[in-house]
Amino acid sequence: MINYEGSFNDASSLKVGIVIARFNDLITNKILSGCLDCLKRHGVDTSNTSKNLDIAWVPGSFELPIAIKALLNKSDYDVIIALGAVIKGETSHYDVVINEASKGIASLAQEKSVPIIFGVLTTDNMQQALERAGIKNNLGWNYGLQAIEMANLMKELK
Ligand code: INI
Repeated sequence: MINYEGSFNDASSLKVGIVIARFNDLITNKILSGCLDCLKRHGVDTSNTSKNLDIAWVPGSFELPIAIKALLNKSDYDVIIALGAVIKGETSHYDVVINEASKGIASLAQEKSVPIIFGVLTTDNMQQALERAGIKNNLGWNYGLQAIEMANLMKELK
């Protein structure tokens, strides 16, 4: 039996792309900080001169898929992390935004065979979003860890 598991030990050779929505940037900036902290502590060069990390900003979560596709066509990434915050109480087109973002991200990961971490917070209100973006727990850290695990797993499965 072969037991495939993505390791968390060393992420220093991974090429990581982050695509992040500015909408609700109070939340998305905090998630980004948690995510970068995790990547850095696992060996990814997160400095401004890094050759292993690129970050692309989009207006809202709806635009995440098209920017991810462009990034994947531009360079070889081991993993992409999509970051956004869609807050139910704040929008009537919550369902449209979240459906299009999730559908687009899922189909791109399959099409390109590159793992894309779904780091889009979907919450009922701003309080819940704040709690998940650092007040209680920063899910950005989890997204970073999941990215490392999936990138290393995909390398093992090649
Ligand atoms: N985008 C988000 O990322 N989160 C939201 O909660 C949100 N709301 O509330 O509407 C949102 N809307 C913008 C959308 O993603 C697009 O940027 C916009 O419709 C332009 O295409």
